[in-house]
Amino acid sequence: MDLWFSEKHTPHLALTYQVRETLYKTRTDYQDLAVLDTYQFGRTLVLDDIVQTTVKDEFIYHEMLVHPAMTTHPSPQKALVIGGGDGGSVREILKHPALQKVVLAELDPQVIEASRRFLPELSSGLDHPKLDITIGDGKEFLKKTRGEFDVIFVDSPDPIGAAEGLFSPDFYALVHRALKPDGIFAAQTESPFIHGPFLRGVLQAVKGLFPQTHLYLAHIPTYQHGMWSFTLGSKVHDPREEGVTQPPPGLRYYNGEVRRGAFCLPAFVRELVEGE
Ligand code: AG3
Repeated sequence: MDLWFSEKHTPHLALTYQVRETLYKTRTDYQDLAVLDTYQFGRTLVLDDIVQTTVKDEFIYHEMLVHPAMTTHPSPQKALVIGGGDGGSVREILKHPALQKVVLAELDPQVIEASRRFLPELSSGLDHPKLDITIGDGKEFLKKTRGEFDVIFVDSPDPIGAAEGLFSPDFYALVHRALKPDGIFAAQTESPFIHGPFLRGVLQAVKGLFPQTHLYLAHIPTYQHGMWSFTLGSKVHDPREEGVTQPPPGLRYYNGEVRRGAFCLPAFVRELVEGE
């Protein structure tokens, strides 16, 4: 059958995948959820018609969200992931030997269930003894938390609907408060190419809280349109220096050179970061 799925997130533009099979499709309490088997990217998790992650390129996103912060902190023992119910970020965090505990705060339990069922490559860490899963709004979770975490990761969908609150200045203030005095956070912050003004707002908010605020980039083929940003806020440690701990073995994207390069920004992105 000639079945195609088009993601129409950017106005007047579509990213289209030929689909071998629709493996699962449901309406959860929060969103439309689908797992598609696509020819080019394999199993693909789609929320509200937007591709969240694919088996073929998820390693780029999850390694780059997690390892820059994990190797900047000298001893990241306690980690929190907000969103990320597919388990990809948790899997990467669990590779660090210093880690003692990771908490996953996911709003939609059906994302976790679908990932356990259809995306074992991502969800493999979800039963790990070091992991606690809490279901609910990440912001509400943070309101009850003070000075507890070494590292926090915001692994959210785009800033639309339920996830909009995960990009606001008051949310970053809660993240700051939930971190220990030398804590670090990293968040996915969309495409500098497509979402420039949005990104500028995020950076201003984070800069107001964290003395070390740095944007870094990775190439993610399924996020429109290739160039993707992460924002790292750190209370003390500078992530642009060599990581203080070695990355875990067996990674497929992150390494020391990629790390250094990721913080080197093209001129138009630098302007976004530095402009008023
Ligand atoms: N979180 C980031 C998804 C952003 C996708 N945006 C888009 N395709 N427009 C993914 C969660 C994976 N753990």
